[in-house]
Amino acid sequence: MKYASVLLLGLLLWAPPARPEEKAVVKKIGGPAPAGAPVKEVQVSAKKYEFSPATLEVPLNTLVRFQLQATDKEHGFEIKSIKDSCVKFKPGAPATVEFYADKAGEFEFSCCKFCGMGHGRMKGKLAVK
Ligand SMILES: [Cu+2]
Repeated sequence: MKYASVLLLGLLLWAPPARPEEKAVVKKIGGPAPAGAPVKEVQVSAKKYEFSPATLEVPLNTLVRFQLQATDKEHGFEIKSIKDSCVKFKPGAPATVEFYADKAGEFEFSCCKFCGMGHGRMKGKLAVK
């Protein structure tokens, strides 16, 4: 009985060590990318009320790795046509979103974290060709 309570206390006190490389948010959205798919990294910065760049173009069948950075306050990024694709990020804490572009067309992305009066027009476009 005594042993059990020591064990229980140990479990309560134990916390996994924080590993700094796990702090960046990495989110995969859309379908899985096949092994060996070409990767295109794009840096996108966000501030009230715009993404920069706001228009992007990538070749079809590319794994797009968005490196998202906020410069003034917390913002979000989501691709409208992809369910649950929202990721939020704050200044100093960038986020990475991976999207395998296996359909040609235009994909609208927008801010998904309310950031002020102009939030609704904070949008951009990804063209997959
Ligand atoms: Cu916003």
